[in-house]
Amino acid sequence: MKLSDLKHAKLKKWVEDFAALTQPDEVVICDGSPAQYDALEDAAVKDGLAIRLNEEKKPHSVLFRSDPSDVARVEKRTFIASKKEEDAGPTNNWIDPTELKKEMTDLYRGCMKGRKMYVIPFSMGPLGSPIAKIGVELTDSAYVVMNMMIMTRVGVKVLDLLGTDGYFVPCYHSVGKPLAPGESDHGVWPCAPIDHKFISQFPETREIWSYGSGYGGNALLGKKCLALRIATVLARDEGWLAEHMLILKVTNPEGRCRYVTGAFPSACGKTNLAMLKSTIPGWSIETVGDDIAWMKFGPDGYLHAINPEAGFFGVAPGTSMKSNPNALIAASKNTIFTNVGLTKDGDVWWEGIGYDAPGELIDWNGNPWTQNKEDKTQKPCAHPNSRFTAPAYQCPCIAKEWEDPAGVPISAILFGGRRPNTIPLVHMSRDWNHGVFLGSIVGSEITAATLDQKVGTVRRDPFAMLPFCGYNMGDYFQHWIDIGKNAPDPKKLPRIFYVNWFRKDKDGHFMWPGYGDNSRVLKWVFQCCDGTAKTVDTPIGIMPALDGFDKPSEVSDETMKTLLSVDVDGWLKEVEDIKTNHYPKFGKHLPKELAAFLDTLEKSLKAEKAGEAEPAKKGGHCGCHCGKKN
Ligand code: GTP
Ligand code: SPV
Ligand code: MN
Repeated sequence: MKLSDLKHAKLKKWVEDFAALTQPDEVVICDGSPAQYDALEDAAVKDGLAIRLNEEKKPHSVLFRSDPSDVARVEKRTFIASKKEEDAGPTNNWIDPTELKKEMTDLYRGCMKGRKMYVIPFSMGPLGSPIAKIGVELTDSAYVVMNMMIMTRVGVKVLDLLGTDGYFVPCYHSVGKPLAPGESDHGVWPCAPIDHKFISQFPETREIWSYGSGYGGNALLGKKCLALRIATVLARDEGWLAEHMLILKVTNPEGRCRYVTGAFPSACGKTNLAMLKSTIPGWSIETVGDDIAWMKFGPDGYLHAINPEAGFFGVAPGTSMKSNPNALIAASKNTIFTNVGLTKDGDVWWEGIGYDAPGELIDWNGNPWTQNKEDKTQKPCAHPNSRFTAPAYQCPCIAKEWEDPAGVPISAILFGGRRPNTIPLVHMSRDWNHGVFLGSIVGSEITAATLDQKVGTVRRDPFAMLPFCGYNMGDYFQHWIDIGKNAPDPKKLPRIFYVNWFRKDKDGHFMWPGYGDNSRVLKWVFQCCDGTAKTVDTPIGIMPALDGFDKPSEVSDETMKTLLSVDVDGWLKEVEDIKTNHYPKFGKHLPKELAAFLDTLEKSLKAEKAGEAEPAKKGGHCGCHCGKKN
């Protein structure tokens, strides 16, 4: 397919203009065919950028190694370029859009010399779904094209849907490394230095301009840039929700199912929860999505979610046959691995894969590496943010309705993060607005999924959306409140929960086994939605009664009690931190309802501490929003 074959005049002109600016040797239209994917793979192998893996161990799969400076999203170089700084809000980096476009246009000038420019027409969401959105990414990275072909729906089908004048979100991308005549990459991952990297969103004109990075969310522009930052703006204007959430289906022993979404910050367990293998007999989990959910009210009055993606860009380290067999099976063929270790026989290896490294490996930097378990300071073989890109349909537990254009009706929404203390295993909000309050106060330890932040320190990450909200976060809180207010039937709104799998004991060990055992929390969530859960009222919300919670046998009664009790002093510190360091940032954009919840929480914690509170009431709340007591 050639540029002249494009029937959409505006699209064709837009491509031509960017090609005139960036000056590639050639323009290639991505038709989405397997033959085109294979040709890209062959070229990447020939250029030394990719290594073909052993065909028996990992059929049709490759390994890429990125530049050590280009291994994750860069939040400091991510910009929301709204006309007014106030519209980007206190949690985003802002640059005036006119200035930013000028600076980036200068960077784009001639940046594709010696390279091909690929035109990727893609759909976020099942083709033709009323919830789906179309984008077109222009990029000079074959790696990006291959990943987009797995992560989104790409090609002629999308162009057909666009017709001659359909709307698309325009997305520019360049690795920012032009080649001199005759020069090739010679196996070196192309990218630009850090202060030339820009991941820019223009919310008013709904444009994405990315420059200088080839990695993940910086470069696969359908994912965080379109499906979250730009989509949050569309969702605000159109009355729906674009969220950093997994979507799962949970089925109880009677065969009844419910759908649950969950927002946890990057590398905090979405993929693992979405694919978990239940440890409770009779209960099963299936996957609808592992990273992003778009939710809209359906004609039935329920909030329906679709997964706008078509693949998983999953964290490799820690993924094993024990922790997440479904992810390993999904990534067993037709997969792109990035920055993992390579074994002598052409297979992949990473920390936490479930078995020792077989002999001498090549690490993610391309250097020889032999495991030394005695050496606690040994550098890892796989980068902590190394990833697999695998097609969703290959996941053994993918739900049959995962591509249903109507989406799945959501019963419950979970919020969570990595919190070594204070936050209990699970509690439920009293109502929708209280749930919005819980989302707004989420905090989490920073992980390796972002490059320029201090790993391990706790920061507020409201709704797990800190790096992904395309407008003022205070207005985003208000949008969540408005969604509740405008619900066609408030009784059909999802229940909202706050979970924490990452509580640690005094020796620094996780107190909760997590992974498959998180099904026990999902069971309680399911029962809360049914109104059959055993609950207790506490100052922070509704919690499981100890005798009504399905405890794993290896967890002691003592530990379970700690995991399911309110740490009053810890929570008072939490309140103080929110009051001093978090909420004031939003100024007049902070919804008054949220400030009121914080006051109420502080009062009830203080009353509890003073021993004035009524003793916790067993079964004080049926767990749903109907007001019925059980
Ligand atoms: P992104 O793709 O960055 O958005 O990450 P994610 O939220 O999908 O996180 P993922 O499921 O890939 O998990 C990230 C890391 O957390 C992995 O190393 C997991 O092994 C670990 N992890 C996930 N679930 C649990 C859990 O229940 N308990 C513990 N202790 N670790 C977990
Ligand atoms: C995340 O960081 O939340 C990811 C990986 O899902 S990336 O696509 O790089 O954003
Ligand atoms: Mn993510």
